[in-house]
Amino acid sequence: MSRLHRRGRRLAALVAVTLTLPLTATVTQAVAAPPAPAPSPYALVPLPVSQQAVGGQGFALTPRTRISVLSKDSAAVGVGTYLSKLLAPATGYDLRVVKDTKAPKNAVVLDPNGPESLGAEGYTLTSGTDGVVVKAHGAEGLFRGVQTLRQLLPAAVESRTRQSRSWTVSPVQISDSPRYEYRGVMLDVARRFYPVDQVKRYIDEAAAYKINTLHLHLTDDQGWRIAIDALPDLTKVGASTQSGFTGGTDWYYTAADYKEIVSYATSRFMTVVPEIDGPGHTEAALASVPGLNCDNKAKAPYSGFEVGISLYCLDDGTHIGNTRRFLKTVIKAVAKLTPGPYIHLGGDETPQATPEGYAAYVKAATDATVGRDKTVMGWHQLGQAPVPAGSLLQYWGEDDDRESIGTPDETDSVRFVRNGVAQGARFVMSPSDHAYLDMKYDVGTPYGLSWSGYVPVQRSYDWDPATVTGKLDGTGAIVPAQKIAGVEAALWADRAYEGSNALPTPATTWPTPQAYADYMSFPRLPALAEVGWSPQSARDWNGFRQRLAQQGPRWTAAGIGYYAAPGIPWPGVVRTVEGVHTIVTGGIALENGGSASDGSDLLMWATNRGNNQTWTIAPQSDGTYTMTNKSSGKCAEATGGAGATVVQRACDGRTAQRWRITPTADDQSTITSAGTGLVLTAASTANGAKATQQPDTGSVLQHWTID
Ligand code: TNX
Repeated sequence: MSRLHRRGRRLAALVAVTLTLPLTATVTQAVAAPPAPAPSPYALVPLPVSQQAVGGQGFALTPRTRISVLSKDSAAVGVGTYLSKLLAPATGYDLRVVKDTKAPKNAVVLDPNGPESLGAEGYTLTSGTDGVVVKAHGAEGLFRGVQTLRQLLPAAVESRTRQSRSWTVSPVQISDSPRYEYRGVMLDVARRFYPVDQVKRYIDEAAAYKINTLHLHLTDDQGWRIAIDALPDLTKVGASTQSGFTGGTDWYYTAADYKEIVSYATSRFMTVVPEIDGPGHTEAALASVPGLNCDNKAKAPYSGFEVGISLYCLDDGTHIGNTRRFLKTVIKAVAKLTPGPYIHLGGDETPQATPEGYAAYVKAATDATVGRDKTVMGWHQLGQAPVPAGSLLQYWGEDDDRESIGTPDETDSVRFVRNGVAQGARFVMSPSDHAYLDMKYDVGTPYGLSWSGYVPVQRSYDWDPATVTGKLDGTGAIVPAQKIAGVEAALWADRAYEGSNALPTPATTWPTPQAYADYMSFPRLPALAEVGWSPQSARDWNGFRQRLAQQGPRWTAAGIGYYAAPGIPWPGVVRTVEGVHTIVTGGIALENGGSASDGSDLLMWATNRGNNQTWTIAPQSDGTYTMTNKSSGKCAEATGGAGATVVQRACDGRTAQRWRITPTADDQSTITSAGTGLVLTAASTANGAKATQQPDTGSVLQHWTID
């Protein structure tokens, strides 16, 4: 279902997980138990495939430490220079980069001669008292390993100013490689123009989490952002607007700017994917090239906030010919500037297109792309028309689509994806309800949209690309596992201003594109980076949020304006129980179900931090707490026995309304009724599940995050 035809709020949006009650009986074994998996000693994101603690203090960098590259290969030496420059501002050291034939002691050794089995991006990293060795099969793997090395140094290393302190690399042995080959991030530079410097900064922010692809959404209704020599009006006219802005003269990348971005990305082992969207999202082109319109008259440049407003004229042979020639010219120019393999042809949201018109666009655009020896990429809608085998389609469906799988009413998205699979396409997963960075985190997020629901950090983390095109219970994926190339986070910019639930006014505050990007991407981009890199079996939210918390000081040191999202134990942020909170387990929140009446059951719903989900927790003289709902003004109350529901009722101070809140080892809390002695337990993580009372079993559905 397209967001253009969206019904109201989704109900059964979350996967139902039945309550499991772990048995904790001790079993004495005659044979030695297998060794427990090594704990994760350091807070690394993304989580490496394996890491083992090593004894000793670790390796202390000094101004005389050398960066020793065991190769003459310029790309490998380039990684050494990159590392030296990365460490310079905070340490004040100017570490020498030396080409060596064998590994010296007391050095950071970069060895690109590792076995082929490491793959292009795999690496091993060993650090101990004598030094650090990063080994890979080529420069790219060294670069990924260097990002890990960075996180083994104190957070202050990210500072851009000199910090006087010691610099020790934690001792560890790591062996690592990615789950998926494509790990991308998309910037919508069309709705909001990002100057070259801000794109570069974002490249660095993403590269730190091993993102290897930068998708630039270069064209949309609100702007055309790449200069095409043969069609100067595209930028003279088509780049004069942004969402909410008119009158620009330089809101586009010249060929030189674009080359600069590509070469910066290349130096960070990142591939640039340019997107030329069509046949919809084309108002800027229609404003610049009259012959693309059916009446051959140029449209006015557009600076508004609607979607689905535009379409190339594909009604007759003459106009189809105009579109073909136009795309050939544009794609030739863009392909020439782009060393990467892909050209993204858009294809999304074209409600007015006839099937024939749409197919004519796809034919024209794919012919032009294949003609330049590039691989076709496009939004999953492109799959409805013939596309070359091996095309890469980007899935942006959501739970509504998954719910329809196998029913007589499969959504268009499901049908288009199936059609793409049948044509031999591969897929990149950008499910909007997990991977869209422009969705608000919660009701309090100043920027962005929420048409695909809120996307709190846990939702950006807790999904699996292998099952996200399957039914809600995880079965029946319509994209086979071997056709999944990877994951992409998409940062749209339709509403990149404060108070984005309404249209902007002259008084509206617009953050810089960088500030908007930082806030919406951190911490969700690192979460999605881990989805793309780390083995699914090793990932769990509770472990992740502990590791993620340790990244916060790195972002602070680097000047990244992140959102210190609740539910993550950020160092230095003390959260008291007393006060106003949401109460969350398994990504869903305790709420009053929208009811104001006495005796109504408390329920679980996807976290949105609205008043229904907001609780005032107030200490009582006996060490217990009352929990009062902001929307109803009533207190949480427990009566009855095991399995009974928890209700709300007018606050009266009785024991039934008093709760003991006890911290757990995993940095959450149990909430125990002072009346029944039973603990607050979510019946499941499905929307609408009841809040019940149960004996304390240690179940995750009894461990609450009090945000
Ligand atoms: C849908 S999803 C779009 C974009 C918007 C975005 C906003 C897709 C391929 N198209 O045009 O910017 O929603 O969330």
